[in-house]
Amino acid sequence: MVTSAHSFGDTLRSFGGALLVLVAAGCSAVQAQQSKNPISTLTDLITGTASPGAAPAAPTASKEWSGESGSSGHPAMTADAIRAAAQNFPQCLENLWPLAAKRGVSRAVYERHALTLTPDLKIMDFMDSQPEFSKAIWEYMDILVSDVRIQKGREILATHQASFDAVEKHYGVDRYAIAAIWGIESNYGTQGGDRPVVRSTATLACVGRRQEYFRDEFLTTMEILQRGDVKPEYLKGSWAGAFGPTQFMPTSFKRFAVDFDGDGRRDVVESIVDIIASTANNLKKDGWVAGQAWGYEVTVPQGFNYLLADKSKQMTVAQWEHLGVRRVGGKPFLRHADHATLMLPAGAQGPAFLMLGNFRAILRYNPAEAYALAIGHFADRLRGGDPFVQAWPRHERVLSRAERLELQTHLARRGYRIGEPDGMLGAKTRDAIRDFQTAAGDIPDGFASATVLDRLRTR
Ligand SMILES: [Ca+2]
Repeated sequence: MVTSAHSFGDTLRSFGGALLVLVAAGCSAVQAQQSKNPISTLTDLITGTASPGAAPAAPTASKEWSGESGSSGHPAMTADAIRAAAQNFPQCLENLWPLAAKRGVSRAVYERHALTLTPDLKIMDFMDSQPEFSKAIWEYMDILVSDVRIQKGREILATHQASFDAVEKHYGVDRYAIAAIWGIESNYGTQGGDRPVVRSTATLACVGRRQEYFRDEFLTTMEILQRGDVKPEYLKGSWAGAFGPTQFMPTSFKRFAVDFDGDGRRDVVESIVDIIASTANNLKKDGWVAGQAWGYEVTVPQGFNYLLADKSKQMTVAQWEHLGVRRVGGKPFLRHADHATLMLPAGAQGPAFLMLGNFRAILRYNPAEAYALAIGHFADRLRGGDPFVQAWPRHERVLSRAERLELQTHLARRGYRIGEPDGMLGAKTRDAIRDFQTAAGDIPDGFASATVLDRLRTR
């Protein structure tokens, strides 16, 4: 599994060939163990928990826990288990004190910031939420790469040009990619979430099914408070603890944040140049190579073997060109020896892309292919690039969760190996769809469309 800084979802990452499924609960379940940022506020935005353009501090949903058992079925997520853990919350935090002390946290800081907390049980609802409807990748791209967001990004690039100049010179990371992350993760810091990070991570460290993972996030938050890098009142973020305009999880902050303005604090909330430099440092450590593209929009020829559109099928740009893959608009490929994979995020009816090394660096920042595509494309647009040439198959209807389960059940009944039907369209489901399409004489793009479901129902 990919280790990432700012991931919001294995389910999103594995959309390849399927309509986009972005399930916050699924993300944290699968991803939280190894990723640095399992859930950013962006997840809530895409899943509909927050609406684009909404003010960050205006939650419309109830702030109280539903009191219901989580849908994951995990024993730590039953209503009784959550209540019992909440009862034990003060004791749990007292038990964590020695670990905090080992990290240099003073008793006074721990008493002030940790021992005064109550658990935020609403987070348990978010952790296990399974939205019935998801967005298609084109809806996701429409929201994230909008004209308004591009205009705002250009303003920010102009306003902070000196900071971007200095950071780009120092780290060799494309300023447009950083601005894209800034704009997409939090809509330029306006939708970063308003939950105190220490309360969220303490809750997750003591209640629910990911306590071990979040213990490190909580203890790292205490270290940040001890050192005073970010003022406590600014240490607010998503329900999982991602904070600041580029949504650092506490542990990714610890690893990547830098004090670029030299005031002694690594402040990824208030200091613009620290935000820009910390994000650049993160991308650089994740393998960003200066001066290279993330990828290209391409066309594939008639009769193309769509089984090659898979992230396991890496070839050089020259080899792809030999197979008839071309850049749109008649532009030449640069750097023919670079390794690339072919991606068709909406199947054979939608646009195709060749993905290069910097795309993989963005994936390490957040292991969701749709996210990485949005960042790469948004960066190009900020630079003055054009919209995609090929159209999305907007006539395709997004399958509901019930329909995704039905599709998987049909596939399983026909003997295709998809694992346990879970409503999430991962690599196994995509491969099973490809096999079914091959057997049916259709183009094997693995795309979970309503058409495929109809065929499975009737054949
Ligand atoms: Ca600083």
